[in-house]
Amino acid sequence: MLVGGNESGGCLRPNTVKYRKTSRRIMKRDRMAAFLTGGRGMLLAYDQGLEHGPSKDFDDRNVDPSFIMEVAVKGKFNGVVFQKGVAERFYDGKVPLIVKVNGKTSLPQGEPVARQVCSVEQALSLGAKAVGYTIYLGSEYEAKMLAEFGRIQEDAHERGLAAIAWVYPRGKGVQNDVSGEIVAYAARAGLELGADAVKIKYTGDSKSFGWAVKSAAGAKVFMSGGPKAATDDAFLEQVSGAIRAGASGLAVGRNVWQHKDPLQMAESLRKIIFERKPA
Ligand code: FBP
Repeated sequence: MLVGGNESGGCLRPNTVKYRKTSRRIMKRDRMAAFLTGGRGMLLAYDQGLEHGPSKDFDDRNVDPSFIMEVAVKGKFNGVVFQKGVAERFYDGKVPLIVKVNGKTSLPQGEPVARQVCSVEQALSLGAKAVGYTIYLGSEYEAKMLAEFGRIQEDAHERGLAAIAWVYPRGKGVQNDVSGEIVAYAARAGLELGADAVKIKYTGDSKSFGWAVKSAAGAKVFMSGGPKAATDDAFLEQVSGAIRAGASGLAVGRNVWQHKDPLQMAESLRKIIFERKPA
């Protein structure tokens, strides 16, 4: 704090100025420690029923949210991500819950926007340890999502929950949503907005993803899974690249629950994320 000065209100001479050390320490709370393992994590995402619709992503097995709960528990995931409707009916408390509090369907044409569909209070009452919110950076409606996430982040933090931002560059303002430059912008936007973690797409190489991780400057970075890869090796290679680049983990859906053996895939992911074994 700046103290000192002269009575006449004139300019302060350097030797009249004293800096008093403030006793206020900057507290950096790790709101995700409650459900991560040594700062790292593997989250199972299952909001695709709203985002893409059942016929695009689901089969007879994974259309049932109970199957996902079972994979989350047996696969030792650090958390499962549901919209509130699925959480209300199927969440059994056996793994930490992250509630997505905004969403959209794939039906509207035009610029992407996902608005709030669940309050932070409701997420908390369902047992959530964190809330998730998607921001389409570069969309014509970006400002609405930035403002809404701002309010949700404050509400979540007041209630002791982590706020995770899915930051997906998309819309008229975005040429290539996985370029190193735009993904780093997404990561940085998450930091600037106060997200505890950002979920971003892989850039395709560890070096450029490393710049995104640096740009997040301490906000945790989770790689987003994406559509099911052609081979397990191809997917595991991406995960390895993200972890080498400093990512805290992975938030994945289709590459696990569309896999013929989701628990085997979960085990391979665990080795990379927690034991840092290369793919
Ligand atoms: P996946 O691993 O299946 O890609 O899940 C991650 C996720 O962010 C989901 O939470 C979300 O439903 C989906 O991707 C959105 O995908 P997109 O907007 O790219 O179609």
